[in-house]
Amino acid sequence: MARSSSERHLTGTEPPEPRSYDGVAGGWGSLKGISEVFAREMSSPAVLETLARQNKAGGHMCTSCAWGKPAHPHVFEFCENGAKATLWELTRDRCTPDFFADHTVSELMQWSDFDLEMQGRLTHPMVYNPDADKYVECAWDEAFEKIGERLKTLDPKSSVFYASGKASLETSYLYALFARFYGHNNLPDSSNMCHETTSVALKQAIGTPVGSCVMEDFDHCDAIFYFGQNPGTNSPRFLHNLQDAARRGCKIVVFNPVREIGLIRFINPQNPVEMLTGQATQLSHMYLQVRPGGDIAALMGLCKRVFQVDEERRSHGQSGVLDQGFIAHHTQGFDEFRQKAMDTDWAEIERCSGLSRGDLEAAGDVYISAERVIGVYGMGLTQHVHGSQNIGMLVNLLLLRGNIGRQGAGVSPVRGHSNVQGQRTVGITEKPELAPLDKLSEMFSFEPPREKGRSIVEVCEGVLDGSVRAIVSLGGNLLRAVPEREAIESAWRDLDLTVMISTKLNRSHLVHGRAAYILPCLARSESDEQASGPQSVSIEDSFSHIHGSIGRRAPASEHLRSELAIVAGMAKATLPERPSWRWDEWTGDYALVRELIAQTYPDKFHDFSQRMFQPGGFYRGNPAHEREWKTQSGKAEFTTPTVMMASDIEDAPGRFNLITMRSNDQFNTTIYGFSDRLRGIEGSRDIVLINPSDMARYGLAEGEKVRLVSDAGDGARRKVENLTVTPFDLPNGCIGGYYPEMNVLAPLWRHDKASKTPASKAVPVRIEKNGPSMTPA
Ligand SMILES: Nc1nc2c(c(=O)[nH]1)N[C@H]1C(S)=C(S)[C@@H](COP(=O)(O)OP(=O)(O)OC[C@H]3O[C@@H](n4cnc5c(=O)[nH]c(N)nc54)[C@H](O)[C@@H]3O)O[C@H]1N2
Ligand SMILES: Nc1nc2c(c(=O)[nH]1)N[C@H]1C(S)=C(S)[C@@H](COP(=O)(O)OP(=O)(O)OC[C@H]3O[C@@H](n4cnc5c(=O)[nH]c(N)nc54)[C@H](O)[C@@H]3O)O[C@H]1N2
Ligand SMILES: [Mo]
Repeated sequence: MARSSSERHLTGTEPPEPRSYDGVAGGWGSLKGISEVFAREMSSPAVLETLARQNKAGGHMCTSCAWGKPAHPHVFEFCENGAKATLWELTRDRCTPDFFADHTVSELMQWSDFDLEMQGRLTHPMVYNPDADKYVECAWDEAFEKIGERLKTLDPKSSVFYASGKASLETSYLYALFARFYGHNNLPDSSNMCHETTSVALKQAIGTPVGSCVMEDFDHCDAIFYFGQNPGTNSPRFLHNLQDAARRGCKIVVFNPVREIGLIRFINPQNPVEMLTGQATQLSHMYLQVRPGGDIAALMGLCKRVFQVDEERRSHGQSGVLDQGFIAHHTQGFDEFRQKAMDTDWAEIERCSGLSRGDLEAAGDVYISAERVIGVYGMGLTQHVHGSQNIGMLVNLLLLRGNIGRQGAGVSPVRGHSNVQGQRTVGITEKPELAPLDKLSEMFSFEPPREKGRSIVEVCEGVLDGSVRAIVSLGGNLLRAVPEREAIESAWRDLDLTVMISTKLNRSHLVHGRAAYILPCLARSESDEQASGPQSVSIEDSFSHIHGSIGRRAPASEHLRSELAIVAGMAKATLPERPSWRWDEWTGDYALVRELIAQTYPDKFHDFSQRMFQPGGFYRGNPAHEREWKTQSGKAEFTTPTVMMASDIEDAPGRFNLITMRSNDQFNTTIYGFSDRLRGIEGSRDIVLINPSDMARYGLAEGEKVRLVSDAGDGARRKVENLTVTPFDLPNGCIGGYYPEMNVLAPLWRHDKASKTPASKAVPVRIEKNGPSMTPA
């Protein structure tokens, strides 16, 4: 039965109180969060200077999220989690060769992710010694030479160059060149587990693979429709824009199965009056706890309301609410979509979305009465089997009233890693059609590989079937981030070569190939001296603005090299010499690499080095922002959905949809601590969050230990043991657990149909006590 936003259906006698946080996002709690990490990392006061320069022209750009950096920054243009990310980088702890001498790899395999990263910054290049089962120190030149030798013996197409979305535009450009000179397009990045759904679905719908908004649009919108993104934890600087918008009277309508406090109330920690008086801003106007995977249906409900009101008004001789001119001139596929909306009945919408018709109509009325609307979304839409249809539906809603390509309106995916969008812009892509191969061929006199490369899901398939032989990883912790972890871990050990370019020790270093290297690199906040002097780098934010970044801190170790120098070092050792392949010169002066980027993409990157320190960054442009549609039809496309649920698994007694979540105390697989302050959960990550009425129905008690097992219908036994039952306000039939601990439960074959983004948000599972799976009482 559909639930209303104001109702709670709790059955049974005296159900346990769901855990919740009735405080605010921001406020003193966020300062406490920073100070705890600060104290633990024993950072020096000089670190505060580094933080004060964060996200400002002439400073370094935060390595946390990709949220925009305003031209007029706050005094401290960083948030709780951005500060934590920087403090984490600037820790005084060091993970030295002595540490590796004291511990075998098998022993470290028993350690938690938290304990591994707590060893501090990696200091020396290390190579795995199988006789001792230990990593031992090795010289840089020797590492490059040996890696080059191995790569030369392999078929290039059997190797993969992964990038986690942090490395700069300069490094990323060279990394992609290295792959293509060597002979493959196997250039997946973290985006393949994240916003690849966006890259595919937005490209198809509006002709550009990225959001259409710029930051200023948030100053002009009248409503924000907000789906499956958690700003309090994952992009806290966004809270400033949301607060300003709410105060202007902009209505924020949230769709999220979890009541995330960051979308409900906010105290700006940079505002002394708010801090002292505890005056919070109410952010959301409506908060609709949609079922996981229920957004296609919810969006259909909103669109139906728009059609209904339009007809009513016109039948009374008033003007309608559709933007007829825009639809006629700018879009394609409207009639078919409208017919689909007519044919879909409310009962199905209520069943699939878990929301009532009344609530959806009320939300639809907010949409209609707003002149300018932005649609915001994150992993709650992208990480589903039909994630692309989620995005297609959000675009449909916006197109109905011409809400794309004008001020204060548009579609705004909130990107993850700080340069994940930029890496794709400068050629890190497994899809050869997205890279300017002919141009590169001309610039560097080589024949580029034209075959499609591997996405992350295809990399995992290749690890499992043995066709992938080598993995080079530019940052990240791939093994911990992928689904189906157990099977992939054991196959991974059979790789011929693993090379991890990293700042801290993680699980992907421990589960290694036959030859394995850890290459430690500088962090973005650290100074990078090369032959021509101190270097700067650049990144692209969620709004397609490019920012220069200069690190000024002393490096964590004198043995570290920059990511760019490491990529160039490996490339030089692997590839033949060519006059136009100038690895040493490029390493000596990154401005030369920016010239190459500008030459490759002149319309986006002309005068790159001159413009990169412009306050607010320079805009590389976006055709959809100008209502220029680079789609097949040359118009913005309505998408007629083929399903109403974004998940492909039917409801069944005893089956739950598991959401894998991020806590407020982690950055992806990096666990900072065990406080999920914004959800009122402290002390443990080994928990399963469940609605009290489901607890009653299944006879579960708070604090009881259970195991989760896969219920994907493929017979595979995937399980996570010893999770503590924790009551939490969630829709019935939906449970929550933390990423990456729950990744064992996600089948590799469940991914977005169009983009292959793993379906991390509605993972089908059953709950087991020590006996068989449970069915409702
Ligand atoms: N501090 C910190 N910052 C980060 C990260 C981090 O781990 N820590 N990670 C970075 C990265 S790489 C990324 S991609 C982003 C991720 O940032 P987000 O996009 O916010 O990702 P998640 O936290 O995984 O999930 C977002 C929300 O989706 C909701 N949700 C789950 N299923 C559904 C559904 O079916 N429908 C709807 N409407 N909502 C749903 C969840 O309750 C959650 O609130 O953040 C980046 N920033
Ligand atoms: N179940 C589930 N799985 C998910 C998700 C989910 O929501 N649920 N989210 C997915 C998403 S959105 C993403 S983006 C992926 C994340 O996947 P990844 O990007 O691969 O993982 P991270 O945890 O961000 O990588 C952390 C490691 O990066 C290294 N590192 C940190 N800073 C630097 C640096 O500056 N340079 C270099 N070279 N290395 C550095 C450190 O060694 C650290 O251990 O996970 C995906 N997996
Ligand atoms: Mo991400």
